[in-house]
Amino acid sequence: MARKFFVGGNWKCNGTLEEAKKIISTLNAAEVPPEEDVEVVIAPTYVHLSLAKSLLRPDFSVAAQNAWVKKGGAYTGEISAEILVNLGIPWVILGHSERRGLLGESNEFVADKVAYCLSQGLKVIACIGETLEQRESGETMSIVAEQTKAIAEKIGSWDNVVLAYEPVWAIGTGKVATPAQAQEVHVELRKWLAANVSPDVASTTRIIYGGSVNAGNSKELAAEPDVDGFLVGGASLKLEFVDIIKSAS
Ligand code: G2H
Repeated sequence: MARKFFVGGNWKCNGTLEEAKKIISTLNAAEVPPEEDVEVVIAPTYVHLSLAKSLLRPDFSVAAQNAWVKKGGAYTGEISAEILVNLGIPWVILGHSERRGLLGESNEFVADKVAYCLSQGLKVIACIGETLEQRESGETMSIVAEQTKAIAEKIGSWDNVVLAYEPVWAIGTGKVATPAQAQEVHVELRKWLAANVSPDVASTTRIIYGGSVNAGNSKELAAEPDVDGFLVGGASLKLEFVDIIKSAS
């Protein structure tokens, strides 16, 4: 079965109430390829999740940008998978490099989150990626394989997982990976999945690219056979996000 193109908009820690409403109304008015061809998911801040869910067109979905690692309880400031499910939020982004880097989330911690969120019925956008230093020392594949392995060891099914390859050096820097660089890593990840999980998981799991994607580079990146979509940060707050969605066709 063909892998449906996936475009995620990660708003990160951005957006006033008015801005959130404006972005949603722009998306609602946009003409984009049909949902049979592209899956669009936007990830506003926690406090805007319910607003986004209630206002957003039904063919687009909503994601949280994080979730607690286990069942909720006395964890001040955290949001559990159960709370997200109760709100009707279908997706969650986990393991973003900003959380790995700034908040010290390890491969194991991210993998535990992925496993727990899947167990509660959420679909997961799992982020992996190497730093510039790691790329320059030739460690790209071993780093992303290690991050993927930690997840693979803790989950029983990849059906509800989208793998987001986001090289840290490309995130928010304007320095996008070339289509060839993205394709190369995606192919290697697929080989890793084939060898270590199963050929079926390797061929069906969507591997999307993130890191300075914009309307000017999305078409070329999308043309690569193993780039199954994008996780978009800065540009998801702008009108050009619509053009990025259109790069699916
Ligand atoms: C990578 C990406 C979204 P940006 O973090 O996850 O952000 O497109 O701003 O580089």
